[in-house]
Amino acid sequence: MSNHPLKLYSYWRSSCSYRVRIALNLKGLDYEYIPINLVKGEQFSPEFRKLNPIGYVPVLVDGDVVISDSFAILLYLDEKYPQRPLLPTDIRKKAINYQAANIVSSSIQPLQNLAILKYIEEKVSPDEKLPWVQCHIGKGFESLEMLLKDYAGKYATGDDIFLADLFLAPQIFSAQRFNVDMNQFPLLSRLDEAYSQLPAFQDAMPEKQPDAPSSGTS
Ligand SMILES: N[C@@H](CCC(=O)N[C@@H](CS)C(=O)NCC(=O)O)C(=O)O
Repeated sequence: MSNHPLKLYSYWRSSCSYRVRIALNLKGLDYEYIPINLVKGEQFSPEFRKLNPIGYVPVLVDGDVVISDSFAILLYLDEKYPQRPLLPTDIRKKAINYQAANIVSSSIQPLQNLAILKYIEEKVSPDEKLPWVQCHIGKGFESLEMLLKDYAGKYATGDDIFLADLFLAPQIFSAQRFNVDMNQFPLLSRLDEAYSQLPAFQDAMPEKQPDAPSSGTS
């Protein structure tokens, strides 16, 4: 039996898990990493679906509390462990953080999720997969550039890291994976460069996770 009170069910390349890993690192919370191999379909096992019936990572277990969905997990962590807050006190800035986070979590990531891409590949055509992903990431990124240009400082909504940043870094990682030309998005590229300097973001990176294949080919 592990003595970590916090457990994170995660997959190295999952952008939703990556958001939560950044938050845990920022808040200095130690946790047990439990890998769920999405490519092998471990998310559909009966044991995992007892934790999250919809069969997605991440899932956070905190003692007897079980929460899935990265947005819910991040808000829970922020209330339970208030050190290093993930939301600004200014309500306008807070709303912009929710808006930017939701552009990623509702209008980009679900359209590039593994199950959707598999469906397109099998039911439409393998050639349609990449144009589909690039179109939806591009549309979301254009809107984020427009939204954040009036708020960004060193990071998305000023000179401190907040919720929006935790959604942007993993989504930019996914965009690069799908060969989106980041030159079209100068603000997001600049933010990504700033994130790459921060230990909490560096340690959450997919290739640093215990289930990352050393060759990077999985
Ligand atoms: N809204 C959920 C989405 C979770 C989600 O889509 N997770 C992906 C990985 S980023 C997944 O588990 N996919 C497995 C599948 O499609 O079968 C969240 O933010 O946690």
